[in-house]
Amino acid sequence: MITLYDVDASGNCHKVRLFLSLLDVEYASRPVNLMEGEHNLAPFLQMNPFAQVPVLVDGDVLVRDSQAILVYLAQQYGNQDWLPTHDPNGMAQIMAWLSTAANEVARGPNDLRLHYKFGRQLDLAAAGQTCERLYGIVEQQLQASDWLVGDHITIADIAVYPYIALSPEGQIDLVPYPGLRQWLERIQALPGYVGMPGMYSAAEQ
Ligand SMILES: N[C@@H](CCC(=O)N[C@@H](CS)C(=O)NCC(=O)O)C(=O)O
Repeated sequence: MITLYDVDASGNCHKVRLFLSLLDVEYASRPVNLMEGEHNLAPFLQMNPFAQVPVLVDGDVLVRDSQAILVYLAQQYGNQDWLPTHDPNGMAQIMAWLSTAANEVARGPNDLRLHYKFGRQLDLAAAGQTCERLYGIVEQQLQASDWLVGDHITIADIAVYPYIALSPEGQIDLVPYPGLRQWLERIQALPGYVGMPGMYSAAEQ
């Protein structure tokens, strides 16, 4: 049985929960109490010295970092559609978006949500500029195509999805980005889709 070391309010954990659900793979969620600092205690640090969720344990395999977990799950339980390991260009295009998830998405919409929802003090102007650039690039891609890479969903979409879907909690207006909103709705319509509180919903617009 797979165990996911998990936090309900975390978008990085959500992307793993979402992918497991889309793959219809069973797992047990093991909540980690960030408020009480469980992630800074030795048992958790042995799994992830960076003291961050998510961590996934599958038998003898332990993977930290949400992007790495998506790669593992796609290889272990998915098919070439999610991560085309036989296609060097397709792989590279997907890896570029995984890198965007860990960088621009983390420093843009994730940071704005940390500030407005959780009160984290940070450089709001820098986070706003990162968002503006990121959303412009994502919108341009999604005006040209239904998905971030190629003609079907891949783990690139799953990696980038949660914090953009959580834009309302970061006080980010999605009205100027119709292509992006349609992409959110496309993902939300997938069989097996699971969301989390605070995410964009077309019905609430
Ligand atoms: N690059 C990591 C980032 C993980 C991350 O930032 N996790 C947050 C929750 S979303 C965390 O564990 N924070 C604990 C802390 O900052 O003390 C990933 O994608 O998994």
